Amino acid sequence: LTQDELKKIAAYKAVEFVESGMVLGLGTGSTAKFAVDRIGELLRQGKLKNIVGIPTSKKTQNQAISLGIPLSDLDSHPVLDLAIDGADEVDPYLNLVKGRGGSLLREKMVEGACRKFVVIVDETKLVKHLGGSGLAMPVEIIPFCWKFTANRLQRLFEDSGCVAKLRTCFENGDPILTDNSNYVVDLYFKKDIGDLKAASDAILRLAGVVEHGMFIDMATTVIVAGEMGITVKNK
Ligand code: DER
Repeated sequence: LTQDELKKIAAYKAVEFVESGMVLGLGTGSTAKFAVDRIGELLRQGKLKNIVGIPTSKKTQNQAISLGIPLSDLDSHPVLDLAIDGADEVDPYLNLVKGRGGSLLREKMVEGACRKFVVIVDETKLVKHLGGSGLAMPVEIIPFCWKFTANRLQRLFEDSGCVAKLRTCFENGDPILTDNSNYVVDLYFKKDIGDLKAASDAILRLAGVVEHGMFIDMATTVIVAGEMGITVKNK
């Protein structure tokens, strides 16, 4: 099975949790895309009714509009029934790294407002410890004096051999702008992050930081699609 087929299997499994009348958080990324497509398909077939979607990015908003999924926002629906979204890393305690697609702020706002947050991944996303895989742990920061903030972030974790890099557009090297007109600094760790709560608090204390991509204690269920089949992990 290809990685895409595994993502689709996990996504379709998660949509089985969706019931008519729900207010849903719609995730962002290649795995969540399959879930949003599936919700649109079931609505079209009349198998799902009265669904309201709250998108976690402009990209997902556009996808939902093209599928005819009725949309709303957190102002109108401060509590949601269920969110379905992907993740970049999942540790054994269901803590996540998200945001390599740059949507971490709106994802965290929407998914933090949900009664249930179902994460959908293929098995390559499973890690023993967050941050240890040498892949990016994203932090959304304001553009004002971004170098100052990036250096403070890097110094926070210098004993973990952390390197902070501004996320730039591949084509022209300009800083990537999030849906909220902010920048993203990616933190690369040589060792795993260790105490996630302490790392989260230290990052969020820095004025100029908006949010980071560690989703601690937020997922209620993680659906993993692997060569051996589907595993559903509950908190
Ligand atoms: O950027 C994000 O938060 C995405 O949800 C990411 O965590 C997963 O993206 P993928 O499904 O394309 O791997």
